[in-house]
Amino acid sequence: MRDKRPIVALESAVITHGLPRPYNLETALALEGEVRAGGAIPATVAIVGGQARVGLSGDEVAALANTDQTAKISPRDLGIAIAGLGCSFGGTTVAATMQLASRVGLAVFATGGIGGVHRGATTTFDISADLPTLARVPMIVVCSGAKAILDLPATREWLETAGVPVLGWQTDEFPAFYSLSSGLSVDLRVNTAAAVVAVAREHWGAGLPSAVLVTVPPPAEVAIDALELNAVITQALAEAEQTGVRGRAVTPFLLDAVRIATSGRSMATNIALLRHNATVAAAIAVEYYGR
Ligand code: PSU
Ligand code: MN
Repeated sequence: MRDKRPIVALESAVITHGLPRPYNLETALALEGEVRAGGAIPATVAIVGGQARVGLSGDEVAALANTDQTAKISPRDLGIAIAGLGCSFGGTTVAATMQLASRVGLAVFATGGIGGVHRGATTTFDISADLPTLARVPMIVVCSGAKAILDLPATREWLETAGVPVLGWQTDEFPAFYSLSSGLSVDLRVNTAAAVVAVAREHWGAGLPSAVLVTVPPPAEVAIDALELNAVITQALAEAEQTGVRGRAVTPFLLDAVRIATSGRSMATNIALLRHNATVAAAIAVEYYGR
């Protein structure tokens, strides 16, 4: 930061709760590698040894990936964890990662998919803390949209209400994480990192506090057909309801059910899009911080 070099923040709930071992560690290190290959510096964010950390050593990433007792850290858990009253190892969600990374001045962040409005949220009120955080933390967030396990039209509406511009990276459509298409539009198609940076600078220059969301479709060769996925998701949602899964357990439960039902194909898609998003974020960071 002192030398004004480009930095890309990375989340860690995907390491502790999003992917099974050993893929979690492999992927976390691969993401850091993609950011470096793109000419930027990776800063994986997590709770390590009871401290909030922005930027980890390889050993710390490995400790996080292999520790049995880890918490999924959302913004509401940050004070508890840093006070030493919670779990001493935690993977930070998109929301908690944005909070910590922005607090130390980082502006670019890469992840797989943001959380959003869950299906049935009109009765359960299950809306990810990622959404209100996107509404109030100024960062460029690179993702593949929100997962199809969510209510995507409602998530899209929520972002609009919150004043979060949704840009489509070389696409006109809001991607559905595993799938290329959701049937929903983006606010602007962008083809270059320069266009993303121009929008972000003027968004913040106009006094808006919110994030700028850059949505990147999954690489076409690993994308899963939306119709095929829908059957799997319907089944996963029914299982979640029968098992009485609630709160922070819902997203990891659904992701895992989809992974098992697709014989790991969804995981391969997840890893490929994470890597691609890290590359796109590095290009945006290089542009943002100047060469
Ligand atoms: N998307 C993934 N894998 C993940 C997550 C999202 O492909 O592990 C995590 C992110 O950290 C995101 C969180 O912030 O799930 C959302 O959880 P919740 O719905 O409980 O807010
Ligand atoms: Mn939730």
